[in-house]
Amino acid sequence: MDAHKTEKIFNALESFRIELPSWGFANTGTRFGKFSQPAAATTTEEKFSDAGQVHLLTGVCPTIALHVLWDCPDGIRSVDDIKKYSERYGVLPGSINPNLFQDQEYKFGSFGNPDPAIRRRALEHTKDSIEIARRLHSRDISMWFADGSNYPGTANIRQRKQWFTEMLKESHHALSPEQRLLVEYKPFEPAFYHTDIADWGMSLLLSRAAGPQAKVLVDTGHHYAAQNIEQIVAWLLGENMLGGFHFNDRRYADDDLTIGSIDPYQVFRIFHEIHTFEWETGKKADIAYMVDQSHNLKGKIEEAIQTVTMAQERFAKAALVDGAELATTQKNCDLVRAESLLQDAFATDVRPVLQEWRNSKGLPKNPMEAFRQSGYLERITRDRAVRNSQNVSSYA
Ligand code: RM4
Ligand code: MN
Ligand code: MN
Repeated sequence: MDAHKTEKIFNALESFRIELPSWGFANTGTRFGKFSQPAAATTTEEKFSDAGQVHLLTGVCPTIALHVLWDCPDGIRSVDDIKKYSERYGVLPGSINPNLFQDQEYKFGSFGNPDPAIRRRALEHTKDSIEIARRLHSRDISMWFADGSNYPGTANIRQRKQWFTEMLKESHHALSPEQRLLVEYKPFEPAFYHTDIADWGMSLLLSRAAGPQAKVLVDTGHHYAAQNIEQIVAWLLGENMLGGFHFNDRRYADDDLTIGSIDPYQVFRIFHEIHTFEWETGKKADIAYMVDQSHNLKGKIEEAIQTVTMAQERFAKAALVDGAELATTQKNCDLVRAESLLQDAFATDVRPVLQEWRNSKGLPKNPMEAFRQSGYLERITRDRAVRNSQNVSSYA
């Protein structure tokens, strides 16, 4: 590979960080059953410890996303513990995820619930989550709502839109100037007739109504099968409304499979839109790259390392597309040449340069091998096996 390409890859890798979810380290399952792994994290502290291992070996996961209900059982009072874990394991708290879908009160919704007392309760929880984020110096509060309905005629869609607008505005009001509210959308599940925030357009309108610090969060698994996600990304970039990603891959619905495992070209195309935006505007897109995956069968830490590596490779490949050359071919409607620029970049084996980059940072060339040789997995398996065999009921 020529020096120019190597430099492009180095620059891309230098700027790329990706956040892992705490819930990716805990035992999870499907609605049919849960097969517990003896090494899965059973406490928030263990999640920090595992995330710390991934960061130690890859160098690009300095933060971990937290779910308030699962990771801050005492609400704001959990902050001191989280700070301790963060120091102990060398990873910072990342995005804070309020939980507005698991408590019994939310049976008929949170921000869209017809009962004003429940809407208020959901708002209070959101404000507490914003306060937790403030104390942890976390910038992003990521909002995902299960709200919706299962049968036609059972919910007033326009009225609920109004409630969502009001609640999000009030939430936005509680933000500090440096914080952001990320609004995630999802077409269906758990609601199967209508979902209150079902697509990026709804998310965009609600974010705009909420205030300038609200942005759209794109979870790659939250689209209908044929949707052109990179076009959504391009539009949101153009509107300065893309706040972040929840990366995962899927074959059918919200499968939460490893990024790039089913369609690696799609991740590349998403990154390509971002690189093109940055090349054209000369500024770095302010995007939180986050992972939202849960692995029921793969080893949690190995999978996280695989995810990070896969993301870095796609990001590096996309950086190889020459912006100027692409612009010329597009202007001349030179279709085959334009398309080849993407295909050639995608086909380039960037792994040797990725290894060189890791080497230059004092990181192991092969983080997966380094993990397997570290003895960490054996140690946590010994420490956690009994607890995991007793504790199979909770989600995360
Ligand atoms: C949703 C969505 C959210 C995640 C919840 C648990 O499908 O992706 O981001 O927090 O699941
Ligand atoms: Mn998500
Ligand atoms: Mn999801």
